[in-house]
Amino acid sequence: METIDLRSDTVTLPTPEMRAAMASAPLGDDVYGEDPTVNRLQEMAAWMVGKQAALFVPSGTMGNLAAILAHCGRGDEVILGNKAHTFLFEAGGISALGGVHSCQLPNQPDGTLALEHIRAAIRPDDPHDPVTRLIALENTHNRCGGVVLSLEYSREVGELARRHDLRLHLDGARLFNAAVALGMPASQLAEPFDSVTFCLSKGLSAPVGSLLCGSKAFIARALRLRKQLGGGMRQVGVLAAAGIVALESMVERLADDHTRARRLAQGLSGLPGVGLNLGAPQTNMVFCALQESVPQDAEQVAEKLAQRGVLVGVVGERSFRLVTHYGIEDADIERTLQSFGEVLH
Ligand code: TLP
Repeated sequence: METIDLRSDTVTLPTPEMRAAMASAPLGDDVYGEDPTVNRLQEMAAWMVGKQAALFVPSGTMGNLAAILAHCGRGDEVILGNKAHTFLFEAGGISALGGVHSCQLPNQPDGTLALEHIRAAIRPDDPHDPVTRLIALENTHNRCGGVVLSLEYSREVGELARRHDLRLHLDGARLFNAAVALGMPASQLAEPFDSVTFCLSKGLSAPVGSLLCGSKAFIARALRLRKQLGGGMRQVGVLAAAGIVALESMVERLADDHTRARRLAQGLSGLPGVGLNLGAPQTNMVFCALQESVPQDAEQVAEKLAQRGVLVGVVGERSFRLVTHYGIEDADIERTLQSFGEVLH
C-alpha cells in the first residue's frame, strides 16, 4: 500500500528531470560567488520576483531571518501577525539571534493585518519605545488556511510603510501558489515589498532551498548575514540545479494542487462529523475539524488514518491540516476521503 502523505508540501521529492539536472550541473565555490548554476538560479529568481538581486539560502527560515536581520538592528521592532510562520515556527530566531523585538498583531481570518491595527502599532519617536523598522506579511498565509493576500491589500500596506519610512518584507514561502491562484505574475504580487522570501522545496518540489530577493544593496547585507548564520555553501549548484527546473517547469502545475485541495475539501465537508474550519481552500491547504459528535480526538483519528496509509497534519486537539502537492493524484484524494469515512464511521 502506497503512503499518501498530506502532512505538508515539504515532503515532495525531486522530479526525474531535477535529479538529472543535479547530476550534470556545472559547479564552483559559491562562497567565492563562482558557482555558475547558483548564479543562474539567483538571476532567474530575481527576474521572476521583479527585484534587482536574489540570494540562495538553505531554507525559508534562513531567508526570513536574514531578511529581518538585514532590515532591523538589535532592539528594532518588526510588526507581524500572531499567526505568522516567522512568529510561530521559526524558533524565535529573530529575537534569539538578531535581538529584534516583535509586535504581534492579530491576523484576520483572511490572513491580513488590519490597516488600523498596523497604523496604531507604529511607534512614535520616543526614547521609551523601540524603533519600528519593518512590517512583515505572509502570502499565501499558512495558518490562516493557505489564503491569498490580494495585490491591492499589499499595495495599501506598502503605502502605509512608505509614509512612515518603514520597510516591508514578504514571507512568500508559497508566493507562486498565490500568483497562480490570482492568475498574476509573481513579480506583480511582490512589487509592493522591499524583500521577498520564496521556497523551492514546497509545492515547487525541489529538494532544498529558498531565495531571498530584494535590491542589490539589501542582498549584499543579506549575503554577509547568510555567512554569519553558517549558510555559506560551496558547490551548492547541485541543489540550485533542481531549483532551476522547479522555476522552469513546476509553477503552472500548482493549479492542479489547488483543484485537488478543493475536491478534498468538498468531499470532507460531505462526511458526517467533519467541518471545514477555515472555509473553502484558496490554494493547496485544507484545514478541517472534528465536530462535537465525534468521540475521538484528532491524534486518534490521525493514527487510524496512518494505519490505512494516509498521513495528515494534526494542528489542534480536534483539527487537521491536509496539503496537496506534486505526488498527490486524483485517486489519492478519493482514497483519503474513503479512509476518513471508514475511520469516522
Ligand atoms: N512551513 C512548514 C512548517 O514549518 C509548518 C509547513 O509544513 O508548512 N514560511 C512559511 C509560510 C512556511 O510555511 C514555512 C514552512 C517556512 C516559512 C519555513 O520554510 P523552511 O521549512 O524551508 O525553513
